[in-house]
Formats: sequence, C-alpha cells, structure tokens
Amino acid sequence: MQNTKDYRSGFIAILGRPNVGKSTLMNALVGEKVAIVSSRAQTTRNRIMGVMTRENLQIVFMDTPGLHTPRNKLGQYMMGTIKDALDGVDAVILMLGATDVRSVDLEIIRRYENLPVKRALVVNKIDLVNADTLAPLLDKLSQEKVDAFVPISAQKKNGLDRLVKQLADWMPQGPQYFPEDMITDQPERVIVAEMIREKALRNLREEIPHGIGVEVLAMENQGDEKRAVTIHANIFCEKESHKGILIGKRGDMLRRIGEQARGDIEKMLGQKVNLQLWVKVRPDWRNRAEDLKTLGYTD
Ligand SMILES: Nc1nc2c(ncn2[C@@H]2O[C@H](COP(=O)(O)OP(=O)(O)OP(=O)(O)O)[C@@H](O)[C@H]2O)c(=O)[nH]1
Ligand SMILES: [Mg+2]
Repeated sequence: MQNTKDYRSGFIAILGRPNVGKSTLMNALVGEKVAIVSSRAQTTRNRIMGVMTRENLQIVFMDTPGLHTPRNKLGQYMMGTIKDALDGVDAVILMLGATDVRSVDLEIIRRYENLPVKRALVVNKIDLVNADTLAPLLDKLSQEKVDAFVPISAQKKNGLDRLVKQLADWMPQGPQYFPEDMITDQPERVIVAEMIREKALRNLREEIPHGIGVEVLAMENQGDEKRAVTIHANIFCEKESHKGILIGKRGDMLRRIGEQARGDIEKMLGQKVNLQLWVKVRPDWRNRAEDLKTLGYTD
C-alpha cells in the first residue's frame, strides 16, 4: 500500500437517467466488467463499487441505478442506494446520452447543483450521433453550470483519458484505500447472479425483464480446480405466462440464457461451471419485503 504525499485518492458517484451508459463507463474505467450492461432501462439495481488504480492514483467509482420515479418497493430501494452512494463522495459524474437528451436530464443536473463537490457533466454515446448534429448539441450542453464538461463514448473508449485526467486533478491527497488487485466490493455469488440476470435481460422482451430476479442458492466445489463448480440458481419471474416464455419451447430459452451466463462465469472464476437454473413464479415480488431480502435488495 502506498501512502505518500504524491498519492491522490477519492470517491466518485456516477449518476444519470436509466440506460445512458453509467455501468459501461465504470467497466471501461476499471478495465473489467464489474457491473452488468443491457439495452433495457433500469438494469443496475444496486450501488456497485468499481476501483480504478493507476500510478499514484486510486479512484473509487460508485455506479448507481438510473434515476427514475419508483413504482414499487424495488424502485424505492434502488433510489435509496443513490443517496447512500453520494455519502462522502469527492465528486460526481452527471451522465446523459447524446442520442436522447430529455428535459429530465437537465433537471437532474440542477438537482445536484448544490452538492458541495465537483461535478462533471459527461455526454456519452457520441459515437452514435453524426458530427452535424453533435456540434450544436454539445455547444448547448456546455452552457450548463458544472465544473467540467466531457463528451465521451464509453463503449468505444473515446474521451476517457481526458475524463480521467480531469477527475484525477480533483482528487485530494489521500491513501490507497484498496489493494491494487481489488476491483469491486461485490461478492462472487452476487456477480454470478448478475451475470445470469444480464443474459435474461438480453434474451427476453417487453415487460418480462423488469420482473426478473436471480438468487444463487449454492456454489459447490469452488476453488477445486480439478472439478467443475456446480452453481444452483433460481430465476424469479412474476407470472405463470412469463415462466413459460422464460423456459421456452422444449427449454430452449432457459438453455440459451444458461449457456451464455456459463461462459461469463467460467471466465470470471477460471473454472469449469455446471449451471443448474430453476424458474420460480413469485407474484408481485418487487413489492414483497421477504422476496426483496432473498434477492439482496435490502440495506
Ligand atoms: N453506441 C454506444 N452505446 C453505448 C455507449 N455506452 C453505453 N452504451 C449502450 O447503452 C446501453 C445501456 O448501457 P448501460 O451501461 O447498461 O447503461 P446504464 O446507465 O448503466 O443503465 P441503468 O443501469 O439501467 O441505469 C447498453 O446497450 C450499452 O451497450 C456508447 O458510448 N456508445
Ligand atoms: Mg447500469
């Protein structure tokens, strides 16, 4: 651990509407996938820490669920995690997507105007907008009262060096909080559940993805490299009809989700994986305290 006067460190929360690319940015900065990503709004449900360690610098990022008006207890929990994420931060990233700037994005910028920390306005997904449209858009957004204005593409990794340089300048002198090889605070069991949920989000349509929750029940033989890790997990959904779609014809859908998740999990654990998935119907689980607790959505 370093602790010299040259060392800078601090905490930064990433805030913004659902689907603007907050988790994509955090993964790009950390250099590994610590938060799942999907084209569905409200993918992230927890505050997820991602640690970026560079020479004489450590920034601890807090990825947060997309800001929205909650419609159930899960949504209320998600919005609560944002308050927690802001506790003790040195700076915030306010993110919006260049393809879809709405008045609520600007309201969000104003909502955090009085935070006594540095604020960076980050316009993401610039790779999706042609130059003629982008120039006036950036011109307009750069009028906002923030401490830095940085257009990026988190996916193509454009503009990230400039962003990191700006954020590093804002970090106070401080200790290296976490060891160099630590990239997140999420336990492996939680990451496994998230990887399964990500594949469900990517393969399912319409309202079903929002009602999906994953509980990892057990991970057997972990660390025993000669054997496969056997992982048992429940996928929760809200209706009998959703269960049918989730399982698919002759189990096709569940098999596809399982195979895709298994690939990611094997890479992370460095071990062969035998994934056993079960589908459970839990009506209205997003409003039920017991179920929310089972799925880890409690403080
Ligand atoms: N083309 C392009 N797509 C991007 C970029 N950044 C993110 N995306 C895509 O945008 C979608 C949403 O990305 P996420 O990182 O999950 O967004 P988020 O803000 O974390 O969303 P929530 O967790 O729902 O709040 C995904 O399909 C990403 O692949 C980018 O710079 N360019
Ligand atoms: Mg996210």
